[in-house]
Amino acid sequence: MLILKELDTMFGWNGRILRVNLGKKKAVVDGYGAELAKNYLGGRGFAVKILWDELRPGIDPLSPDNKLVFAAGPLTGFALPSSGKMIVAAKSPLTWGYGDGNIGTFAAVHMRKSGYDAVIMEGKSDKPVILFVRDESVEFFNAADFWGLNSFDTERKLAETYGHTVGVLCIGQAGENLVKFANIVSQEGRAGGRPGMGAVMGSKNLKAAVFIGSHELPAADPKEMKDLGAETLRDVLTKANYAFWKRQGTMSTIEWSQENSVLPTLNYREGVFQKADAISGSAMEKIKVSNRGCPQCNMTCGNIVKDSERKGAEPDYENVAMLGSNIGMSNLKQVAALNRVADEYGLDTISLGNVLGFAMEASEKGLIKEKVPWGKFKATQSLIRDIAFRKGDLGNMLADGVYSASQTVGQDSSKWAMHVKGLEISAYDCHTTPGMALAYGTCSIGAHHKDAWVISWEVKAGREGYTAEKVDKVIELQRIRGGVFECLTVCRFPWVELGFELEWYPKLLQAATGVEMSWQDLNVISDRVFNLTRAFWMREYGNRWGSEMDVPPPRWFEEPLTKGSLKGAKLDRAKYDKMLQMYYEKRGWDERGIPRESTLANLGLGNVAKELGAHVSLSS
Ligand code: PTT
Ligand code: SF4
Repeated sequence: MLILKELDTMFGWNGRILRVNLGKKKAVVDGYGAELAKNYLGGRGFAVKILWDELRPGIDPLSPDNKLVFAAGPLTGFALPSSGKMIVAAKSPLTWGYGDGNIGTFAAVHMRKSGYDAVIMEGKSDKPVILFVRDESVEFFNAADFWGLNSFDTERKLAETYGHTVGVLCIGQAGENLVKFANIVSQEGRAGGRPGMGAVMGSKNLKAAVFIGSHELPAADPKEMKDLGAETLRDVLTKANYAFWKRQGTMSTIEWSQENSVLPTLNYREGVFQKADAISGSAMEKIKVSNRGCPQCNMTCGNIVKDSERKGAEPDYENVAMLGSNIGMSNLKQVAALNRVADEYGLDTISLGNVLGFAMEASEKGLIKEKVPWGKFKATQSLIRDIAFRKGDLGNMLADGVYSASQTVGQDSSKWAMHVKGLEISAYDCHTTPGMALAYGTCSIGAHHKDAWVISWEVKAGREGYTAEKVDKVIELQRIRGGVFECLTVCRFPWVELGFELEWYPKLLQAATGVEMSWQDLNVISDRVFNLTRAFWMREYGNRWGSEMDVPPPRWFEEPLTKGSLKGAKLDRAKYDKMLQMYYEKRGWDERGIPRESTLANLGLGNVAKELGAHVSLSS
């Protein structure tokens, strides 16, 4: 039964969070007020605030004590460019820090249209369960017939039961088996929550959450919202790169990365791949069947191809680089098949390509007993299955992520275990790009490109320097991308890829919420969210935290590139450390990278400073 608590009338935001206790099979609605909305905006902001306030430090991320948060922003679901996304967040079982991901899904739209801006999943169901939310009604269904199915079959079966228009977030077998980089899947090709959000869902015995909502979203100025929405959607269609984007989507980045020596190759040893042409965007166009994408998007970038097993797969840049060049695979149809298999099991492709590359290198060096050849389709597919099911010593070891695997393998393997803070690095090699290395080093969930994809700017601006300008650019991007886009939860691609103007967002926000915010105001929210996320990590790690946590792996500093036009290049550790200190200074953090008391206080996080002070010594 649903119990309504206080409600607060707002526009844009629904003002309601659904709190679900999976153990007791009960749900309540928490109303929230303008303070949370205006200070944290939504999405990542809400998620980190909830996790900071409600999680006891030190809990096991795979225990019932962890909470899984689905959170959207105040623009999510309105008819405007690419607004069908949401955040999935929890304490990460991979990193033991803050973890989240951004997923495009009808579940985001339906959650909002059911009247909720976020859902908090608490406890653990005694048996596999499906959560079904239809407006004010919340039901729990036995998932015995679903447990063991892959994510595609799960969603198809759910559609047969609940209809084809529902929005679904579900896990495959990897989430069930608590693989620490299992993610959450939707619509057979959207996947989010790299740092093990699928494992957290599995640990709660939650196979799927199904949403169907029918309420109209509350806009402050409905006419303005409609007009602006139509105008911005039209604007996207006029952009010069629109047609090319629809043809290739993110896949064009393979050629760009190869040209610029940043395409991860053979476990990030190199930045060029001899057979890059075979896995490029142009190669993809030859096997492309159709386009697909997230809801509320008129620049759909999912490219459906027929893979080597004659099934439909949806390759993206990251997936193809990590399951292609990084593991020596050059047959695009086979790479697409590995991509599809990862989606079916619900395994993050970036971490997967990373642990596979690690295993191949360890095997080549004779550090593990198993033979894991580079670039062999069948052997790789079989190892992926072992990882998803935690089968055998190797599958089970890799299922815990690359950092943990390197601790088991020992020798010098931690030097080429490619992660920061336990999260495997995404698909940009940084032998030649110190700015991007800093972006990985300081990203709020571990080594992900999402907060600051500074590399495209850096390659143009000059990659050699470890400059203040680069530090400023990383911070600027962390504010826009990791902050505002992750709090609004709208897709950043209209801006990044087509040049859709950032000035639209405050206008859309005002029409939706009635609240006037400049980009300067939005940046303050970003900084608040970023610092609270940092505090979350510090509270978990306490005095074990040090600036080493923000440094990429030794491979990029010690082993120069041996191929391509930038042969011989590597990062300089002393210069990186200096740049990192410059970054800390500009962020208002001390020399260990811990936010100063005054920095937290200036962002309205005085209480956070007080609590954090009990776990780690704070500078004033
Ligand atoms: C994202 C990360 C990325 S980033 C990719 S491809 W990319 C990988 N995609 C995976 C996949 O596919 N299947 C799978 N099993 N694992 C995967 N792991 C990888 O996850 C994604 C797009 C992309 S495609 C990107 S860059 C942009 N990311 C956005 C973001 O983070 N925020 C935002 N406001 N807008 C964004 N727009 C773009 O969305 P994570 P999606 Mg993703 C099949 O999940 O955890 O955030 O990691 O969600 O709906 O698939 O859209 O070249
Ligand atoms: Fe989804 Fe691509 Fe559209 Fe972004 S541009 S909303 S990732 S389909």
